[in-house]
Amino acid sequence: MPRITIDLRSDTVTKPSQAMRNFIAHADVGDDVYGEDPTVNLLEERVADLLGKEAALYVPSGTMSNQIAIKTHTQPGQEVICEENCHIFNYEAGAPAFLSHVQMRPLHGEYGVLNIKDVENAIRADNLHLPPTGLICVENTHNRAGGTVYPLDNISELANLTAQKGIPLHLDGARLMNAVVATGIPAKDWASYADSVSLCFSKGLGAPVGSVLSGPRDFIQRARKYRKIFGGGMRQAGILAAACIFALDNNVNRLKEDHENARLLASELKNLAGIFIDMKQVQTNMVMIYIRHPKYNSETLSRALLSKGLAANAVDSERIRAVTHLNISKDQILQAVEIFTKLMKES
Ligand code: TLP
Repeated sequence: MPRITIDLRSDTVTKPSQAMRNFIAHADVGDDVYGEDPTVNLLEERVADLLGKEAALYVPSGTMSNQIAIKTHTQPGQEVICEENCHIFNYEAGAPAFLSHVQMRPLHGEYGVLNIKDVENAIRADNLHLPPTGLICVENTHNRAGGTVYPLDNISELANLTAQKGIPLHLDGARLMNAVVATGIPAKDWASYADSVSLCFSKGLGAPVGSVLSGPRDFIQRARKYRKIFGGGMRQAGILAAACIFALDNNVNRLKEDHENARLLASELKNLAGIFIDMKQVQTNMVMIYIRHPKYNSETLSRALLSKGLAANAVDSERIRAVTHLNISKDQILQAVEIFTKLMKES
C-alpha cells in the first residue's frame, strides 16, 4: 500500500498527542467493573453535567454506546424509527436485529433530518398485526449526509411528538461537539430533547478510545448491566478515560479549525471540472465530493488519490468523503487540492 501522507478517511484516525499521552500517564485508576475507577467516574460525571443528564456510562465505542441504548430502551419484536442514512442502520453491522431483536424502520430524510409528518405516520397504531414502535433515533451531526447539523427546532419538534406518544428518543451524538462548535448552541440544549445521548471521544475530539452514553439514572443503571453482557465492562479503564477528559478540556474549541479546513477544501474543489460539491452539506468537518467525471468514478478516483498519498474513502459509487481533523493542517488541505487538481486535469 502506498504511504499515506494526508489521511482524510475519517476523524477516527486521529492519534493521541504527546500532551494527551502525558496526561494519561498520570491517570488515577481502579477497577471500573466495581465502580472504583476515579478517572472513569470523573469522566462520567463531566459528561452527564455537560449534557444535563442524571448519569453517564463510559463504553469502548460509539457502536456499543448506540447498541446499549437500543437494548435498554426496547423490547424484542419492537420497531425502531430512524433516518435511512444513519450510522445505526448502515454501519453497525445489523446489530439492532442481532443484539436487541428489533427491526429498523428507515425513513427518508433531507440532509439527515427526518420529516415530522413521516415520523408521525410511521409510528405504529396499537394493533395485533403491527410491531410496536419502541424507539426513535436521530444523528447529530449526520455522518452520511456530510456532517450536517440537525437543526434544534427539528429536534424540539420531534421531541414534542415522541413525548406525546410516549416513545423514547435516542441521539447518536458521536459528533455532537462539532454541532456545538458550528452553531454555538450548548450541548445541554441539544441533549435536553433526547432521552439518551451517545457522545464519541475517538472522532474529532482526538482520544484513542471511547464513547459515553448518558441519560436518566435508572436508564444508565440498566445500561451498565448491558455493557457487562456485551463484554464492555473494563477494569483500569481510567487510562483510557483520562484521554477523554483531556479531549474535553483541550480539543473542543479547536474543532472550528477542522470546520474551516473542510470549507476551504470544499470551496477549492467545487471549481474543478468533474467534481460537484453541495455547499449546503458543508457545515462541519466533512466534505462529500460527488464525482461526475468521464474517466473516474468514486472508487477509481479514490485509488488514484491513494497512489499520490491522499487517502479518502468512496462512500458509494458517486461520492468520496473527506474528513478533516486535528492531524490535518491547512497546508495539507492545500496539498490535497493540488493532488485532486492534477488528477482531474491529467485525464
Ligand atoms: N463512524 C465511522 C465509520 O463507522 C463510518 C466514521 O469513519 O465516520 N455514530 C456515528 C455517527 C459515527 O460516525 C460512528 C463512526 C459511530 C457512531 C460508531 O463509532 P465507533 O467507530 O466508535 O463504533
